[in-house]
Amino acid sequence: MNSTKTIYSICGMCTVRCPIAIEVKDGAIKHIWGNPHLLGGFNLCARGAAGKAFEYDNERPQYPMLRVGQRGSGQWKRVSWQEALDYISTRLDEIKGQYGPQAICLSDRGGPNTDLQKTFIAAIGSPNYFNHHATCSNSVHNAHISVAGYARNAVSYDYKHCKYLVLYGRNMLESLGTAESRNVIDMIGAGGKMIYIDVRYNYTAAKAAKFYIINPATDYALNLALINVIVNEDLYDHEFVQRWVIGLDELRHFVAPYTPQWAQQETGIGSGEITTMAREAAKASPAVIFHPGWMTAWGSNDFYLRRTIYTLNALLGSYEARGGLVINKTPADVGIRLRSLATQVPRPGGERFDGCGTRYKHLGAQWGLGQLLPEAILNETPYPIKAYIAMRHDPLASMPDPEAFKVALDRLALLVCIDVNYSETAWFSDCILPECTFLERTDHVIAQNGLSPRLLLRRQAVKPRFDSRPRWYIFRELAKRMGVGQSFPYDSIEELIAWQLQGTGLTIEDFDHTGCVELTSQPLWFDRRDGLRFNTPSGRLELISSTLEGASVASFIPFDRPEAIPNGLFRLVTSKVAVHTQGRTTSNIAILNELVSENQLWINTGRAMELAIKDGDDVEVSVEGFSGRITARLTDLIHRDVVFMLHGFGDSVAVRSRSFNRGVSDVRLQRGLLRLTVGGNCPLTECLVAVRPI
Ligand SMILES: Nc1nc2c(c(=O)[nH]1)N[C@H]1C(S)=C(S)[C@@H](COP(=O)(O)OP(=O)(O)OC[C@H]3O[C@@H](n4cnc5c(=O)[nH]c(N)nc54)[C@H](O)[C@@H]3O)O[C@H]1N2
Ligand SMILES: Nc1nc2c(c(=O)[nH]1)N[C@H]1C(S)=C(S)[C@@H](COP(=O)(O)OP(=O)(O)OC[C@H]3O[C@@H](n4cnc5c(=O)[nH]c(N)nc54)[C@H](O)[C@@H]3O)O[C@H]1N2
Ligand code: SF4
Ligand SMILES: [Mo]
Repeated sequence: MNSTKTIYSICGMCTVRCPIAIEVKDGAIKHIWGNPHLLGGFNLCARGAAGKAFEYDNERPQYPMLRVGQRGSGQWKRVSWQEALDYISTRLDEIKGQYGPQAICLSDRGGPNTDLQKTFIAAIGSPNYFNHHATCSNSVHNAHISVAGYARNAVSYDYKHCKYLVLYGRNMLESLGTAESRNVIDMIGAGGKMIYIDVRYNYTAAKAAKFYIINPATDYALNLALINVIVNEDLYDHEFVQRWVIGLDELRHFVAPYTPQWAQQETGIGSGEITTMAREAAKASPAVIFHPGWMTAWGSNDFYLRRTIYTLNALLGSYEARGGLVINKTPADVGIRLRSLATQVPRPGGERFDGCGTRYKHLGAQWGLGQLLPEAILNETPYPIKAYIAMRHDPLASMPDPEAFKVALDRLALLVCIDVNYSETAWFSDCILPECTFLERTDHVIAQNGLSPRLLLRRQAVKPRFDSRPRWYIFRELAKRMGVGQSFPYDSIEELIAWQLQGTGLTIEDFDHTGCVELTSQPLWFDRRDGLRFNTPSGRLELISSTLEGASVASFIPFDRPEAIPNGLFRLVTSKVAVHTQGRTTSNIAILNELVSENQLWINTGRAMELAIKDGDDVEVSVEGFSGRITARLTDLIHRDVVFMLHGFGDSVAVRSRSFNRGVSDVRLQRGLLRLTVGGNCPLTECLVAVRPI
């Protein structure tokens, strides 16, 4: 029978979750398009379009596997799901009995599809859930909590109407989400001005009205000077600040010494330029966005940099302004309450392994501090950790210093990975559970919050090609075996969705026609005069944060000039490429691998010439204990102290034949950086490397 149908679903090639339309013919994927009913039906990015290639790739785990050799040796035996789930649940029960449930940790990739994982770990009694954010947004997230009381992603950005957008290394046109990138391009088309600040040139810089190469790790100095101009020249939004902001007098006092002339010395950006930037931003306000960044795990003072970015938005009144930062409206704002499994399970008490909320009172337990896991395992402090489940998270590819991480992971009694790829962590684990791909499974309903909240559903388009299972099955089965099956009260994903939607008046069929349920016909704005809600103790934007001060953490710190880089060394900086996702999600997919199969080392032309390195030469890039061979790419458009490479190369898993051993692993160069900074991030750019010709 010849049948073609279209299934509306959600892309899973990265975590942006674009709405898609999957054309299925005779049970096979013919093509994947952008969903024409949503967001103007824009095209997908290269990775989204490569979803089909990913589905039909065989170099991914095809059945549950148990390790039979040393960890990482690549010796496995195929087992049935029954055996794998019995094995894991028996080990977990033993560990729980001997050490207590807190000896079990689980991490995932964050976002709205985390309900099952959170439910499972809480149901077995462990407080130890964390996600990937130690190397993504922890400092931004915690900075926003300190200023506004909200998570980073509780606001979104009204780019389309923005008149002045300032990006600090937010490489928006390469580290992309399709709708966001398109909105920014539209904004520029409509006459909006984008200012881009980075330590090197990139595609985002190419589209900017102004691009500044800043001295590395000095963005905080720039912001102190911008604030200085805005308060001294009385450029701030008086009405907004008076109503919604506290701490202005202390701030004014604090920034007094930080003049544009001073900042010029620190940042390398001219004082006139800084003054102009402050004035232009104020003139455009409140349609202004100082973007707090996304993957901003740069350095030790990140937290304060991000706080000043939110401060600039507060001073210019851009919160809940057309063209500014908008507070996301959720389904609850229109009276729709999706039920969540995790909220039905009592939250386990007791200290977390990472000290969130106890040792680190100002750091929310919601995301956790993954970089502290190795130390906790090795020192058994605050208690022994014996099992770790990594679900859609690859710490050995995404956290610095995988060799140090491995030493700790090797002390575990059980390491399990639930993945769709042979990730670095999966390859080192005791058991790989292959999840159905995003095209082979239905997930629970998620909310897309924003000015117009909507509900979206990822739907199965094709039958699983291999012996894989969806997450709803995996966690329910483990829970049943461990005696907490009642926390997963369903026998199919359809039943779970019906349970989620109970009381909303909606059913799964409501997603059939367009793939989504729009919850409002008009954008929802809060009243800027009286209707804003900030979740801080004062209910306002706190420039002096009562939460921070209560935890003995300063609201502002003096700018500390970064230490001079020792002679001959460079600061290693990384970023994404438009055709790949993070560490290992897409690098082995044939058509994407053909486009970019390895990374190169960008180096300043002047510095390269001093080292007798020519464009295209192979060079050695090294730190103590690790070195790699890589092609040098000379450019004037990178700071003299910096070298740059794309993240996510140097795959060590041989069965991934296309990406294996291609390029150099940035994380392996980032030795010693599994450190905690005040904002909860790893200081990823505090990595000094040597470069020499070969
Ligand atoms: N194609 C693609 N798109 C993606 C992703 C992907 O993997 N692939 N991942 C998504 C995710 S999870 C995230 S978090 C976002 C991340 O998106 P971004 O927030 O843009 O983060 P990065 O891509 O890491 O880029 C960091 C930039 O900061 C610059 N930088 C480094 N040090 C400094 C400094 O001291 N000052 C300044 N001003 N700049 C500096 C670097 O040169 C680099 O250009 O991208 C998302 N989009
Ligand atoms: N040096 C350096 N380090 C970085 C970055 C950098 O730019 N430079 N970027 C950082 C950033 S911004 C982030 S967000 C983190 C990301 O770090 P991770 O979250 O670890 O990275 P991902 O590659 O997105 O995904 C993790 C795993 O999820 C798997 N996966 C993908 N889809 C599915 C699925 O449907 N189901 C299951 N079960 N698994 C799936 C992938 O195969 C992969 O192994 O890395 C960070 N680390
Ligand atoms: S940005 Fe690209 S890969 Fe990510 S969800 Fe959208 S289409 Fe898919
Ligand atoms: Mo990220």
